[in-house]
Amino acid sequence: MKKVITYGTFDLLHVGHINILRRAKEYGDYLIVAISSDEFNAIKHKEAYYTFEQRKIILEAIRYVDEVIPEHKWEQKVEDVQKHDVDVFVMGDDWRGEFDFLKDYCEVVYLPRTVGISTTQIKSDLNQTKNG
Ligand code: C2G
Repeated sequence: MKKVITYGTFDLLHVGHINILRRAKEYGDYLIVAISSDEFNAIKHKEAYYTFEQRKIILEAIRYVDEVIPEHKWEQKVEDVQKHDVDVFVMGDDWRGEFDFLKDYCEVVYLPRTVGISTTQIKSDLNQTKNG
């Protein structure tokens, strides 16, 4: 069984998230998604609208996702890849190069981001409608 892993906050789920999850799954048979804990989001200077538990429930409902684990720190990726026997690490290409150190442990794939959508954009658009 070929195992794939990807990481992210996945807040306010949108088509860009679904695209990368669907494409990540195409690299194997089993997709693990490590979603950032609320505490790790604070380290990333991100504040998710949905809590970790809510984001976990939402991600587990996606057909491409086989398992959701928590991401507590930047440094857990090597351990995750080894512990979960991962063959392929996939991330959006806004991260291109950042995780090349994982090439010693698994295949590393950066996929093009979906243009024109982001959680930040959704939040600012909603704020504008609210404020008229
Ligand atoms: N993404 C995408 N297209 C978008 C938006 C996001 O392909 N329009 C991808 C990102 O490249 C990332 C994944 O969706 O691979 C999750 O995005 P975020 O939730 O923004 O994750 P991020 O904050 O980049 O966290 O250790 C890695 C970090 O946890 C990544």
